Amino acid sequence: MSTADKNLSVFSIDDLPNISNKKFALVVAEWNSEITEKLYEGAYQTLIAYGASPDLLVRGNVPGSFELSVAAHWFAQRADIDAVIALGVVIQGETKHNDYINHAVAQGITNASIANNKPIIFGVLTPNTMEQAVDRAGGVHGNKGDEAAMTAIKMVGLKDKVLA
Ligand code: RBF
Repeated sequence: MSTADKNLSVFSIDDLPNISNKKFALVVAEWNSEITEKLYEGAYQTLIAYGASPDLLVRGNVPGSFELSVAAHWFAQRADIDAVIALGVVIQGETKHNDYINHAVAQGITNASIANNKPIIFGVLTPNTMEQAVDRAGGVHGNKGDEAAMTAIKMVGLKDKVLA
C-alpha cells in the first residue's frame, strides 16, 4: 500500500492495561478548531472504546498550540491526573512561525512530561497544508487523535509496570 493511501493510525492492541480508574486530561488548541475538534473526538472515543470512564476524562482548551505545553504542565501537576493528551494543528505558513511553535511545543511537552513524571502525549499535527491535516484527522490517514489516545493508554500501562 502506498503512503498516500495508508491509514497511518494502526497500532497493536495486545496487552492493554485496565484504564477504568485512570484519569486523562485532553488539552485542545482552538487554532484550526475544525481539525482539533476531530482530533479530540477521535481521542475521546478511543479512550472510551478501550475502557476509560467518561467521568474521568477532563478537557481544557488553549488559544493556540504554543499554549499546549504550559496547560499540559498544569494538568500533569494534579495528583489525580494519570496522563495528558495535547492536541493541536500547526499548519505551515509563509513564515517560519510554524517551526518555532512546533519545536517549542515538542520541547515544552517533553519537559513537562519528565518534570511531572507522567505521560504527556504529543498529539500535534504539523502539516504543510490543510488537506494534509484533514487526511490525518479522520481522513485517509486515519485520526491522529486516536493514536494519541492509544499512546496515552500504553504509556499509563507501561508506567504502572515499570514503577510497580
Ligand atoms: N497556533 C496553532 O495552533 N496553529 C497554527 O497554525 C498557528 N499559526 C500561527 C501563526 C502565526 C503567524 C501566529 C502569530 C500564531 C499562530 N498560532 C497558531 C498561535 C500560537 O500557537 C499562539 O497561540 C500565539 O502565538 C500566542 O502565544
